[in-house]
Amino acid sequence: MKQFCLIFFATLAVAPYSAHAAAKPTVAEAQAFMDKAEAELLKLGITGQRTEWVAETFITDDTELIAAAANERMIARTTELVKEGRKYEALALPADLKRKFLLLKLSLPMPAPADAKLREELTQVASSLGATYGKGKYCPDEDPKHCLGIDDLEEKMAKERDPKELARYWAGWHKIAPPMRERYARFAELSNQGARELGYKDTGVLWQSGYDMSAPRFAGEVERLWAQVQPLYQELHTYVRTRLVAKYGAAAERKDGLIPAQLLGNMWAQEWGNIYDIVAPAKAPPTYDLGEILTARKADAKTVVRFGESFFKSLGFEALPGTFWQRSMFTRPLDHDAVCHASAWDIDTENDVRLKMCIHGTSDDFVTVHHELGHLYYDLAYQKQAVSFRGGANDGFHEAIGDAIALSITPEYLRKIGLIETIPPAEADIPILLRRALDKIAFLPFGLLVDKWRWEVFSGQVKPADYNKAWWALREKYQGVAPPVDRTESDFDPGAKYHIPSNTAYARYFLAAIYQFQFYRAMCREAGYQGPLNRCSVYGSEAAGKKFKAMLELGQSKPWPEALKQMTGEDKLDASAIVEYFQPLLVWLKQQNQGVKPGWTPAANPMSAGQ
Ligand code: X8Z
Ligand code: ZN
Repeated sequence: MKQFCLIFFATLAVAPYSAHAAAKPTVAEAQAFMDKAEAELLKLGITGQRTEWVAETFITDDTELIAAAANERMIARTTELVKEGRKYEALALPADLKRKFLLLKLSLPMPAPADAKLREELTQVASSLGATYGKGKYCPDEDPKHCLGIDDLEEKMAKERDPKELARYWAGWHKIAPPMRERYARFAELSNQGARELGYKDTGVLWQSGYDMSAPRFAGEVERLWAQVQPLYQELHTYVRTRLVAKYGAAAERKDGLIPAQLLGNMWAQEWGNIYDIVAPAKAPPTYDLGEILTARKADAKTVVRFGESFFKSLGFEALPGTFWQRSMFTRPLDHDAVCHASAWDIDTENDVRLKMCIHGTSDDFVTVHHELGHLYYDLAYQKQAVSFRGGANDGFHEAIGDAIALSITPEYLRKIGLIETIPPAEADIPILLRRALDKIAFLPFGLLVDKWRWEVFSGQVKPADYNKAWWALREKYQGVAPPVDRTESDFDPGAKYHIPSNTAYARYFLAAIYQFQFYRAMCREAGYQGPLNRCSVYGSEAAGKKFKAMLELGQSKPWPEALKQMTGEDKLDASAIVEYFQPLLVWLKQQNQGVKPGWTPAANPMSAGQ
């Protein structure tokens, strides 16, 4: 590219007209360039995926560096191609080809500087952050056999009910992060340089540009959606806080109305379903606990995955390929470190799809398996698209597929597959909805704030010296939670959440929390379901499956509003489906909260940190 620019300007100066005309590239050249780029990047991508797979399922100093080098090659070549491709930008290209150039430009979640030394440094820093997280453990005593990985700790956070113990697990895990702080600052600096070289203000703006609209408009869309769902969160927060105070007394009661983050059943207080027992309505009929059922049945990891697969099959999807079962990692390896955070892998953009997860058989795992299989069925559905279009309509779509399916895990479905014997009575609707809301509604502010923090970091609005303060300001403002123990700038709490060290954008999950209800509502309609949305299960509906699959097969060949429209008839992100789903619960929550002064509201807690 550099060479091209020099020649271009030099010839312009000497003989502007003829030289310019001769240098002007053609549409056919643009097509040929893209064909070659796709083939080359596919090859590099497959090697990259295999390398990364080994690095994450077998963390050593060597695999960390080998993965960094493969990533470095991939980024270097993509960057060159983006720059070379600029000469075709002004051409009137066919829509498909134009989209491919756009997607190429947006394809790097971690843009890197053209300077080889800096690029190498960045990929090594990034790889080391991922490995530090993957190796992270809390060791309560000297005996290494007692050390707890995040998969163990997540179970503890879900089940432990002693606030002091919970605070210990919380603080113990968060100790993995301070060593990442300096490396993270360097990572942000170098990645921003890469983004600027690609023509974006910073890495956050590059991320915000991946939604078929301008970056500021996207940020505005996120605010619009939050305003739609915030009243639901407010009611849930008030209700849950009241019940926690009733259970824990002073340990749960803060003057500022914030909820101590360790009491919500999850390391990041991002989903609260695990404390359902504490907040269950007083006279609720007994429902069921999926985790307990799976344990009683001695369901091993593969069995849990089979449940997910058979749901997809009931919609008309194929069985997962044999290699999936041979090559996936379903449990934590006994003798070496691995990244336990669940992920779905599309190794070759054909049939080599894999799951990497440390399954313990909890009810969270049951849902996560559906989530991950959603990624894999999406991957498999778009494999016939051109290489550039083998991706989700946007990353929020990708995250929403399996969750949309998991919304169909209703009592009726569980009875059909023999996991429960009797369907709870109609009075159980509110308790079941509450259990769902604890996960789905509680997640919304967290889904929003993780990238709000990163956008602020990348833009320079938040400096490294204020990383932790800014993080807690957002957690307080949006989630209304407080850390269990004092925090200072020697902590780096964002680093204790997988997606920060692994550099996985997070706004996608916020979008997915909205989209999944849109997808689900459309599938229920297609299945011919009539009745309250929360009772619908599309299990066994080939009609719903067909409609879903048609959208999945589009991959990212069309702007996402077109894909959404094809399936749902809607072309906008729209929280009306999630609001409709939880409407009966909202009415109930408002009754419960009557006369209770909410201890906390977002507006009453501006960006100030601390108590
Ligand atoms: O990271 C994930 C998936 C893999 S894409 C397990 N999720 C987010 C999280 O765990 O923070 C799913 C829900 C949100
Ligand atoms: Zn996911």
